[in-house]
Amino acid sequence: MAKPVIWITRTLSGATLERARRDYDVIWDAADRPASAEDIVTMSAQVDGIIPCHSEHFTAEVVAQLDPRLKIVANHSVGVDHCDLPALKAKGIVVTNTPGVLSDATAELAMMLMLGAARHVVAGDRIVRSGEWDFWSPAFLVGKQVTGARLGIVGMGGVGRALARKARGFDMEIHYHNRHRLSFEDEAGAVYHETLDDLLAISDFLSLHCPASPETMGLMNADRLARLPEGSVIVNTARGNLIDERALLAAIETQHLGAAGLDCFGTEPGGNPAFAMHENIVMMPHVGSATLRTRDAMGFKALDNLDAFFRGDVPPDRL
Ligand code: 8YV
Repeated sequence: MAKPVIWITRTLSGATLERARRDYDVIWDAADRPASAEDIVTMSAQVDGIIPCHSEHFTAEVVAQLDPRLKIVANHSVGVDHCDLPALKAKGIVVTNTPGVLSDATAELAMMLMLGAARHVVAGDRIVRSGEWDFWSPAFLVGKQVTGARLGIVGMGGVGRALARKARGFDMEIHYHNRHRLSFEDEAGAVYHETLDDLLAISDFLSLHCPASPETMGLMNADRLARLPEGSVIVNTARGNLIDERALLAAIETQHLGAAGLDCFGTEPGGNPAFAMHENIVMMPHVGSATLRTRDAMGFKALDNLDAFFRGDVPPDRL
């Protein structure tokens, strides 16, 4: 029997590409550019399944033009805000994602951004690297201590809980806000706040781990940023549009916020050039899940979902 034809839009890990080629007829372009709406529509007539990343946008307009040949979109991501799920569902296209496997890698990056923002990593690195380090004083690059501080986590899914586990190693006091209170076991001593405002009021550090949706767009606006304690640090490894970037900039400029650590931006790729003026904003180019082990696990999970679908089973991560 002929193998199903799948299109892999971006450069996935070597092990993923190898396994995909073993089991499928794979279309993959080493140029590794994000696929345009036109590419997606054209390719949908040539393939049975697609493994896209969050860089490929399945808007309602794109979905309306998809060829009936395309049966499954097996995302290589946990976030699916790039997919219009109701439109795909209405068209009978199965959609899956990759939950769980990227929680530790993303939480590691959140921890790194939190520590880096708290301890002036951008300025420190610049001063040493440039040869400008000609001065030292006990008053030099004094930061904010993470140990013992209160960490507010917004969204206690896989990544939020992984961050809580790591932060406990730094003796942080864990607080969270989530759609539902976790079980006693999952809470593991974390303090639940029924409202976001309550959480903000006590968060020396705040880390965002909720999905991007129309409800969470601009979640951290000027009003909510103002509720954070003076000198607090905000970290975002989830999605850029959770934060109103103008409001964030204003809060940094007035020094209400002590620092920020950002892996996600309203505009990607690209980021926000206005942030570059501030060395207390630590930035990374959306690489939360970018470790080799996690890339393999994400690719394998996307393939597990495809395998189940083409076997006639319900894919484990069907949305
Ligand atoms: C990836 C992500 O960078 O999973 C997500 O939602 O944002 C990231 O892990 C990306 O989508 C990889 O395809």
